This record gives sequence, C-alpha cells and structure tokens, in this order.
Amino acid sequence: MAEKSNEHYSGEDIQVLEGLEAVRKRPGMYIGSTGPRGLHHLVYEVVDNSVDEALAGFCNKIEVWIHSDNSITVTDNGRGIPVDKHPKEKIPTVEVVLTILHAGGKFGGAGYKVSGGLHGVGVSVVNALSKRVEVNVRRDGKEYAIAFDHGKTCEKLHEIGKAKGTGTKTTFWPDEEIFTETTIFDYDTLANRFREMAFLNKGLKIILHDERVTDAEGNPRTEVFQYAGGIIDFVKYLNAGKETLNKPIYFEAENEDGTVEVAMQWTTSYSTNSVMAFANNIHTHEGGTHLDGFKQAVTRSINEYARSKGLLKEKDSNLSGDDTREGLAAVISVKLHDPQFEGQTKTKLGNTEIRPLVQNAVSQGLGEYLEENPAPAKRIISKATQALRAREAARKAREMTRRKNVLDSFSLPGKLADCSSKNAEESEIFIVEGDSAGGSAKQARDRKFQAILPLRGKILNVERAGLNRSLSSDTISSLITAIGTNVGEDFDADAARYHRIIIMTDADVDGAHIRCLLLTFFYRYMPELINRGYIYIAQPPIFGLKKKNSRSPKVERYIYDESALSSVLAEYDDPSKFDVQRYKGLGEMDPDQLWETTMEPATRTLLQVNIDDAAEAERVVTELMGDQVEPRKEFIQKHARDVRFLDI
Ligand code: 0RA
Repeated sequence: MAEKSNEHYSGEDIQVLEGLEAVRKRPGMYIGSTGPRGLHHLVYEVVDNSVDEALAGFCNKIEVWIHSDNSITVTDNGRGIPVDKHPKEKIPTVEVVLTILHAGGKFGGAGYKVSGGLHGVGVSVVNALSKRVEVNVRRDGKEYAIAFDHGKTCEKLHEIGKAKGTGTKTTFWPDEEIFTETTIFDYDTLANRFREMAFLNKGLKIILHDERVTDAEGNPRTEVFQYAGGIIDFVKYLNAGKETLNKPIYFEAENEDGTVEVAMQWTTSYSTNSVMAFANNIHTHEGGTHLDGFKQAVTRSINEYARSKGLLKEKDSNLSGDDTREGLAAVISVKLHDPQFEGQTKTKLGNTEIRPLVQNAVSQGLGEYLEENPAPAKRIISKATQALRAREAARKAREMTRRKNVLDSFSLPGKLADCSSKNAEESEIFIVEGDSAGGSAKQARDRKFQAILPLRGKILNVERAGLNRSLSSDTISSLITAIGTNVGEDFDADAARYHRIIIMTDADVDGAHIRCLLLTFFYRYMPELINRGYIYIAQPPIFGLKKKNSRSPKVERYIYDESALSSVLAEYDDPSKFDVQRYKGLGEMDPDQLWETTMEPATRTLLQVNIDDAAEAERVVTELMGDQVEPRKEFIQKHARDVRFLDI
C-alpha cells in the first residue's frame, strides 16, 4: 500500500509540473496575451484573491507596491491563505494554491467571486509566469514564508517568527522570458483598474504605491482608492466637468440568479458611449444580456413617460434607443454565480437569465424616478427629443445632398495625396498637421501604400460642437471622406480605405492639442476603428545628434524621448563634439529624415491606440475638451508627448 501511495504522489507531482508547464507553453490561453495587457493581468489575478477575501468580509485593506525592479507586492489583512496540510495533496494548502492549476477557484468562499473571463485563472498561473514568487502568511500568531522559482517550490513553507494579526503578502517577479515585450508595469493602467474595482465594490480600499516615483522626502507615489458612494461615485467621475441634467439615479435588485446595481445620470454631452456594463467586476466591453436589458428598459420607460405626459405627440415617432442615451452616463454592475463570458475578447455576458432581472429593475426604478422628479424628467425627455429632431434633420439633409454627397468616397478631398494601392489592408494614411509638414510627408512617402492628408486650420472640438456642426467643417468632412467609412448611422467600418490611420503631429503643445482633438473625434464617431486597432500615433524624434563642424547633414542619432537625452549623451565619451538639434516641428526635418525616422515601416515606431479603458478616455477627453480652459492647458503641458490616457 505504501508503494502505491508513493506512486500516487509522484504522479501528482508530475501533474503539477505539467500543469504549470502548460501555462508557460501557452500563456495566452490563460492571461490573454504576453504583451502589456497580459503582464498587468498578473497583478489583477493576485489582487482579485484579496478582493474576494474583502468581499467575504474578512479584510478591509489591500495594498499594492510597484517596486523599482519590476516586481509587485500585494498585501491584505484577511485571514491568510491556510498553511495546514492539504487533505488531498498532502502539502501545505498555500503551496497547493500556488502550484496546482485551477486550485485557486476552490478557495473563494461563498458569494459571487469577482473572477470571470480571463480573471480567476488562479494565482498558480502568476507563479508559472514569474521567475520568482514569495508568499508570506500571518496566521495563528505566526508568520510563515514560502518561495517559488519559475513555478517550482524552492523554499518549502517555514515559520519565520511571531506575528500580530492575520494576512497574506505576495511578491512576484514576472519572467522576462515569457513577457518578452516588456516587464514594466504602467502606473495608470493599474490605478485605473483599482479605481474601477473600488467604485464597483462600495467601501473597498485599495492603496497603490509606486516606488519608482518618489517625492522630496523619498516617499513613493501613493494613491488611495475607496468610494463610499460606489457606482454612484463612478457615474459622477465619468461626468466630471460636464453639465448634468439630473442627480445620479441609483437602484438595485436581487433574485436567485444574481444581483444588479445601476447608476445613471444624463448630461448635455452628445456622446452615447458612456454606458458601461460589468459582470462580477469584469468590464464587459462587448456588452451582453445585462446591457441589452438595460437599453430596452431605458428606451421603453422614457417613451412611456414622454407619451403619458404629452411630451411626445401622437403624430411623433418614438424616441430611439440612441436618442434616449444621448448624454447618458451609466454603470450597470451585475453579480451572478456562473457568468458565461462570450465574444471575441471574452467580454460579452451571455447569461440570458440576467436580462429580465436588469430590465425589470430599470423599468421600475426609472419609471418611479421620472414620476417622482418631474423637473429633471422634463429635461431628460427634452434632451432625447432634441436628439430625435437632430437625427431626423440629419437624415433629411443627407437624402437631399446624396447626389453631391461630400462624404461619398468618389469625391475624395483635393488635399489628399492618395496612395496607388486600393488594398485597404496594406494602405495607410498619415494625417499631418499643417501644409508644410504635409509637403515634406508627400515627398517622403512611398506613394504605393502611403497616403497623406494635410490638415489645414482649426479642427473643430467635436465634443462641444456635436456631429452636425462638425460635419459642416471642412477639416472633419475631408477626414471622413478620405477614410471612407462615413459616420453616424451610415458608418461602415468595413469601408475603411486604410487599415492604418496614423496621426502625425509636431512634438509640441499644439501638436498634442491637435492629436487630442483627433482622438476625440475618432473616439466619438468612429470608435470601431479604434477597437479594430486601425488608429496609430506616429513617433517623430525630438532630438537629433550631429557631429560638430561636420558639413555632412548626417544625423548620428535620433532621440524620441525627452527624458532619454541625458542618458544618450552620457553614452558618448565626449559629447561636446556633438550638436543637439531639437525638432520643434515635422517641417524641420527634410523628407529623407522624416521617412527614415517616422514613416518607414522597417524603422519607425507607431503607437497603436486602443480604448482599453473607455471610462478614462471619456473622462480625460471631456476634461481636456470641455468648457474649462485652465485644466486643459495644464493637462496638455504636463502630457505634451503623453497619450497614455487612451492606454496606448
Ligand atoms: C481560503 C480560506 C481561507 C483564506 C483564504 C482562502 C485566503 C486566500 C487569499 C489569497 C490572498 N489573500 C487571501 N486571504 C485569504 C481561510 C480559512 C480559515 O481561516 O478558516
């Protein structure tokens, strides 16, 4: 019998190694990708475990440290991962949790685990993809430690001393052999996720420290995320800086299938894409049954109320869903036992039972709100009827001008230097600031696949102007025509004439401003192009190093990053032999230089724009583009070359 049980152990051991080996072989299957997104996923995985402990009521403080050596520490004051011998695996439970694939799921306790989609794969996945992991547990008056090397236990669980209280501390060093692109954690990405978690779980406290950034006293940059108002605070945050039509409306409901919470508030904005749906704390970018239920209920409640009060006449057509959601910011958060995540990025909720739960909660809650609050109700209906009228007027205008439609692709704008290829997949368009840079770009380009559209004059602030006024602007209409997709109800992403739409602006404050305006435009009216990964930002150099007194125009070295100048100069023994030229505008480079540094596919760097965090994009765009001028100026000065708010 003893022999048999030995065999059994070694069998299990092999299984463990094979399990984590499978994760190392196909990391994408477990964390989505080995790019920056997958890297940050490791942190969420560890933090989610602590959040589960907090939601179960055993912990009220979670802290996260970004260390200077690209490692992360997460601590909580929960019960501590159990250290006793696991009845089945015969090793300490904490070791089971860290080394056996999917073991994590068994330890969530009752209630709705936050995990779902790619989350909840278990902390053993983090262990498999880290070169080192250290876990310390405080329990029963003692502190224990255990450590792992590439997923294998390298220091068995041992007691390291006495301890007060209970809790878990996990530190991991991501494996550069897996995360070949980067192992550098981005503060904003983590901060945005923790903020979202704190909004979605009222009262939850997450503290983020970044030891790479210190103040004069040497204290790390620190931010506390905790919101007593939960998703009501979330909606206020989304609407910061906007003129609102009502105080946030909130309702919640529960049945045996799960719980739903909704917060909503209308503003005077024209945007219709500030409705965010979450399932078990996962942002369901692709929507799903909870979002469908919400939309149906809002459309119906608003129409019913408007009819019953005579605000819509018999002859009037119904308000469309888009009409009722114009200017609306809403957060829908459902929690359910067995979430089904579908869709291309596994961010679409499939559970059909959740639709009626949301629909009933919203119909009833919104219906009551409108009845009881006639003044804001009137403003909301009036906003929607205006949207309806604008939509009808736009359609009429379109029908009338269909023949000489400015937005039809057979009348391409005169300023466009198109490429000769008609294959959108290989074609790219550079949107260039100003005619002179446009001239250089036209000379520099490879006309086979590169088109140039110089932008002249001011770009309208679409955030404030709304679609109809924007369309009458020359700049915006030539942009739309050149891209070929049209906008609004006629938008067709498949009609895009280029699969790389590259914003190329000067590396100065004006350039940053223009870039922001363009990004706002794409975000508002062609978000699908961002989702498809068609929108890019060119990276022209900001400095060029040239040998002193050299008659050759040859530039020895280009520098693309403001902060890299001093370290590059230090690489040279005697930098005094070099002249540093600062490129204030694209126009200062000759066409060859522009080609070599910024346009040639083989040598350039492009930043791909993706709306990973629509909430943040929406908010910053508003703060930047809204009515207040001061915050805009400040922001642009601070982030002149930084477009991170769109998570690039
Ligand atoms: C299951 C049982 C118990 C604690 C935990 C899980 C736990 C896991 C993690 C992961 C990170 N922090 C955590 N904190 C707690 C304890 C059961 C008991 O004490 O009776």
